[in-house]
Amino acid sequence: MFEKILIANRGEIALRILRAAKELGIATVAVHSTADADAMHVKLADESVCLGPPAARDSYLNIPALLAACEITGAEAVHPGYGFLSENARFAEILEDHGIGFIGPKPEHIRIMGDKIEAKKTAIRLGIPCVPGSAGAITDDVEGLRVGAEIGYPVLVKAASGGGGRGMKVALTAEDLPDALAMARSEAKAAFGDDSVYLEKYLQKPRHIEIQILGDGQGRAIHLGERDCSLQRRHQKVWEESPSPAINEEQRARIGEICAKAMRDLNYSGAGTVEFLYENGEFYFIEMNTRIQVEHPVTEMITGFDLVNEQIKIAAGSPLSIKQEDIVLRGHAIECRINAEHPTTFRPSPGKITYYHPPGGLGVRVDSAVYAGYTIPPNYDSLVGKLIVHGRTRTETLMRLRRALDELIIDGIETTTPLYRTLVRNPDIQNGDYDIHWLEQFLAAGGGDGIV
Ligand code: MV4
Repeated sequence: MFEKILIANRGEIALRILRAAKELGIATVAVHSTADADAMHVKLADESVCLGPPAARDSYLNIPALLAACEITGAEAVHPGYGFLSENARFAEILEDHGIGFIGPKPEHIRIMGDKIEAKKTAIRLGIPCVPGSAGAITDDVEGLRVGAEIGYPVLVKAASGGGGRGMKVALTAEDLPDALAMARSEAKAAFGDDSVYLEKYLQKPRHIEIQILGDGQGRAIHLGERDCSLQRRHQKVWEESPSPAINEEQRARIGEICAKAMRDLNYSGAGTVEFLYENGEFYFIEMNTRIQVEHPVTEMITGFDLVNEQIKIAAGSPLSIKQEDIVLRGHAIECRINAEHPTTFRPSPGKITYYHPPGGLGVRVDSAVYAGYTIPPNYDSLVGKLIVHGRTRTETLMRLRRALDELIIDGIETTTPLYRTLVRNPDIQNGDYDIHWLEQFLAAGGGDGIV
């Protein structure tokens, strides 16, 4: 096992990793920007290194500074958390070249999944069901029109390097396709420096359901059930839950085993998430994330396994000790992402937290790095914490979530807490009756004003 690891991240996930490391008896090195000198992850780590100025490219994305921090402190491995360098195959490779472990998958697998066209080709080869679409990149309008006629309209043009919904355009008919291709291309070129695009059948009212997997790179892989992340705003997840209110045990076992087998065939190492759209009883692969995700606690609450602990052990070379039959889903869990944003306009609201009271009690977990007196800097994303609630049934979980949200106090800044107080009382949410468009439609109709 490692004796010391470096955590190349900040905020709640840096604390989350620190906690897992401490429980494994591993010493921790925090890194931070000058804007984060007072951050909780710096206070709780055994050692800390300042990487540079606030801008992420000068600090949390600064590979030479991170290598120097490993060298100075003697850290044997780096946990990248999510965001920042977590899905940078080159970073994983550079660490390897310097004899430093990367707590994540092999560079080869990060690279494949980072290219959505390669990811989809790989998924098809591994027997994962995919959205009908082009076999590869679409290089001209004629080819696009041929594929469009084959799969039927509406179709969706997607960027190969896509993410966050950028470079995505719907074409309702063949007449719309040339413009959609051109717009997706130019958006993708501007956002990612890569204008390759591909085509898929556009699914109109799907849910977003993702499967958590763990592989050890030694031929073993398991799945830990699904998370329903359909409630999103501008491609940012807002509310995640497991089990999904939409699928049954049989469907879960089937799609879960397809993913686990695929990961065994890939010889995948580490934690990963296979993302699907789900519509009319069918799963359609869209992408795979090769990192620990923000919403991983939902899975931890219903399985009882510590995913970050497993990531670290796998990176240290341990064979996966959890067997598929050890994964027993117990009860229900829901996560609300609490952002430092205005609850209806979603304008960022950094600043000083003057008073903080997190909720507690049975089945309530708060993953956050904030404290009373802490000033949230304006330089990074607006996640201030996650409220995760577990109960024996979905109904009990909703009641517990309502109670926990009513206890939560964060003064001095605006947060999205009032939105959740509204959502938890909404009949559609209570019935589990929502798809990927529900939240934006609800907000557009003037819902979510926080008045309950
Ligand atoms: C789709 C889709 C409908 N049909 N693919 C959005 C971001 C990217 N990760 C995948 N996305 C979508 N892909 C097909 N063939 C609709 C979306 C989509 C979406 C997906 C998940 C959660 C929220 C979403 C919001 C809008 C569009």
